Amino acid sequence: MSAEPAPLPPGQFAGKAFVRFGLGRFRTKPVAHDGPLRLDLQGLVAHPRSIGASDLAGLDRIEQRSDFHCVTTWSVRGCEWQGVRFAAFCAAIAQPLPEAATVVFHGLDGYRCAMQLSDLMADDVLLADTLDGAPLGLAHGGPLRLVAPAHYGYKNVKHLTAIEFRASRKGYRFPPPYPALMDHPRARVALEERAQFVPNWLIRPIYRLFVPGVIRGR
Ligand SMILES: Nc1nc2c(c(=O)[nH]1)N[C@H]1C(S)=C(S)[C@@H](COP(=O)(O)O)O[C@H]1N2
Ligand SMILES: [Mo]
Repeated sequence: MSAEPAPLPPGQFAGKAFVRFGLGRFRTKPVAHDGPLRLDLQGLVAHPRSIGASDLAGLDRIEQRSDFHCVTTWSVRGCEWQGVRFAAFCAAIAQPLPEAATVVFHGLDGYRCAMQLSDLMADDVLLADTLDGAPLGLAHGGPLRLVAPAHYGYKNVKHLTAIEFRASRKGYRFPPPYPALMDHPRARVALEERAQFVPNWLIRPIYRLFVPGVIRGR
């Protein structure tokens, strides 16, 4: 008899497919994702600069199996990611200054999202370049994406092009035209921090309208 999978976090259902997903205007945006990696380190870091894949090559490679939870209520279990730990990347490469507390991840498609630096120090937070044994392609965030399984999908920025360290969220804006209330500062899945100011009983059914049929299984 096979063991039952662990229950999903509150308000989530098991999606029938793992497809390219994104916020409105970013969902279908074509991006040049398969060129060599160029990642700009910006803001409160010891040496702001642009790095490439060879700079990451010296870090330990991690293989991780984790579930993925989109704020619109679908989840995917058992994604197999490979990449480097964000904490190791900070210590060896980014070297944020002591006053850095917020990190803004920027994607090639113009999407961006901020996280709290302390949340990014968790062991399961990766900069990933491989999913289920294959290099990340257009669907899942090539050439490099953030994987932070304890936080909703919208914090897991794809197609990374810059990582910016800031003292706080002051001066940061979730990409227009989307309202800041959609971007909870921490967005922890276990605590159902989906959005700011809006109760989950209201936001769950609204977000469910945006789940594609292929994920619903219809
Ligand atoms: N660059 C970028 N990253 C992004 C998004 C996006 O639109 N652009 N969408 C976010 C959302 S809402 C989710 S649920 C996941 C979807 O990841 P997937 O495309 O691998 O399914 O990516 C997140 N990261
Ligand atoms: Mo999402």
